[in-house]
Amino acid sequence: EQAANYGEETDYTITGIEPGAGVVQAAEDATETYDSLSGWKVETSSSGAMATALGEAYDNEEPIIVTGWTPHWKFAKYDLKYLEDPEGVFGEAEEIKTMVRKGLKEDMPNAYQILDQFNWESADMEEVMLEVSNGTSPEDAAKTWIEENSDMVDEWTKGTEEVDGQEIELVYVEWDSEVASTNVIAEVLRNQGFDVTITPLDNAVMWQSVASGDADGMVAAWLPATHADAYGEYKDQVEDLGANLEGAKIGLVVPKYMDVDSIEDLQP
Ligand code: PBE
Repeated sequence: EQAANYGEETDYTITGIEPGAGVVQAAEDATETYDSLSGWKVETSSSGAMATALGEAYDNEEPIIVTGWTPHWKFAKYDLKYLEDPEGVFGEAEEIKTMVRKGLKEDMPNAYQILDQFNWESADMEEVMLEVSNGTSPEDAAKTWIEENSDMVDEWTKGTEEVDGQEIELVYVEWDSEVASTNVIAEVLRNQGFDVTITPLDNAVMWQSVASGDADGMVAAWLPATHADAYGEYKDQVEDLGANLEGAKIGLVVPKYMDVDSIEDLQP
């Protein structure tokens, strides 16, 4: 017997993010897979609104269940845990991959090579995310990180030549993790002489714009599970440059003060 009925206390609601996110789709799938989540709904909004709701609940020690992911600054600010997912609805470890449009290699070999060489770790991305969550602009947070990690950045630009104002457009979704990575790689390209535009889009549109060649690339492809649908649809129309980060993860996340460890132990 459980002390608290979290279903009742949360109005049977999982606090989601943007409707197009893979983690929202997975959470919706979870409400169908798990009897314990029967009758629950996933409320969509934005990554920012989710973070605000989480912060407010946390400050009041109230129950909240969010669609979460790693890397994310929330784990540095709050004591949180992933709910166990015995059915594997949220998949295993994910990679964040870089996808570029066909023909980029021929058109912009230096940008292509930098995007291909871009590779960092969760701790790096979290450093940038944390600074942004503390109020620094993404551009400034990216610049600071680049200054402090010039050795790693040198590896990314190794073997390339500077250009003179060549235009390049990267697309992303305003998830905290992708705000961080996209701003960092954009700043690296700017330092190499590129005229970089970064455009925030809905997830499906992000994939579609790289596939159609409207955009040059993105560093925001979560695979093999989170963006499996988009990848399946567009894999023949994009060029996969491999992982830029390993050990990412998605799932349902709750504050540690909640007395529940598994999705199975919630109540319908
Ligand atoms: N996320 C962050 C995205 C991928 C990056 C986990 C919110 C998603 O669910 O699609």
